[in-house]
Amino acid sequence: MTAWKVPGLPDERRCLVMGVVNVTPDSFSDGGRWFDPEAAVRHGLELVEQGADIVDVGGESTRPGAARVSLDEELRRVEPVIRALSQEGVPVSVDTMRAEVADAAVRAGAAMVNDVSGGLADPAMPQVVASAGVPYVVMHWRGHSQDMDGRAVYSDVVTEVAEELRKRVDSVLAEGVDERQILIDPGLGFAKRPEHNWALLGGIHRLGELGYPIIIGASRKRFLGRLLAEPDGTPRPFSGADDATLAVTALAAHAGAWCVRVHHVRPNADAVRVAAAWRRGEGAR
Ligand code: PMM
Repeated sequence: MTAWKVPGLPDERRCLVMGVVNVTPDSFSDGGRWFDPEAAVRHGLELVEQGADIVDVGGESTRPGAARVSLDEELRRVEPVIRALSQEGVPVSVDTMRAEVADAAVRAGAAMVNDVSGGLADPAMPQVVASAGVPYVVMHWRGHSQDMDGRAVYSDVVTEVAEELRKRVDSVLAEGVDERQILIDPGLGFAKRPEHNWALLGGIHRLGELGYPIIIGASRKRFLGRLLAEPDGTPRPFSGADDATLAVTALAAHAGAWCVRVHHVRPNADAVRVAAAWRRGEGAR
């Protein structure tokens, strides 16, 4: 199903599944659960057992309003986990906005850099990624978590996000990153209101026109809880949004997403297989 060959990552004929390991005390849906490095490694291995093709390890929460952690603390959190998982043969991506963390992560074995700021937070990032030669996620981002909600202003969100992503991609290419390294992500929930997230999901084919594999990170995000709100408007807590995540996964995979980033791997891995079979069915007579 995926026509994309991304160097160093599994080449499946279906949408890939990226399992999330947040080594943080405060992430939105799993903060604190995998803060201990051994627990984080165990969890990463469990996710692979459940069908994850890639494990995304992050040491800095990006939930709305979150404050930044120091460089040393971020390194302390992610490096041992990345080293241990890589030694077990797991394809690991590092979820970081810092060039120094990306550099240390690649030295520890990371096969991919997932930068939610698309190179905006740390100007040294593109050069580190260019010399590492690993796949690089350029996510749409308008600023740090403390004040991102105020930046969720668009008149045509799909056109603007596509245009801002194209500019970011051009900029990192100009710094020496190779086209084959680039993956793009609309950054659901990052300076986006619920209606923006839905427009971007519905407009995924327009993002595809940029010509790069697309990652979708909808798992347990607030806009799903808002969609499933009680009649009095109380949002559904994230723990009740896993089935909605699955629905997004199936639809995004069917629409041609290259990868979904999810917390609860097994059912999402099943959903991408359903989507791949559905697509094959469309080609059959
Ligand atoms: N979302 C979060 C963190 N990292 N990376 C990518 N590429 N795309 C995303 O949508 C994304 C990300 C925040 O989610 P979490 O704190 O629930 O893991």
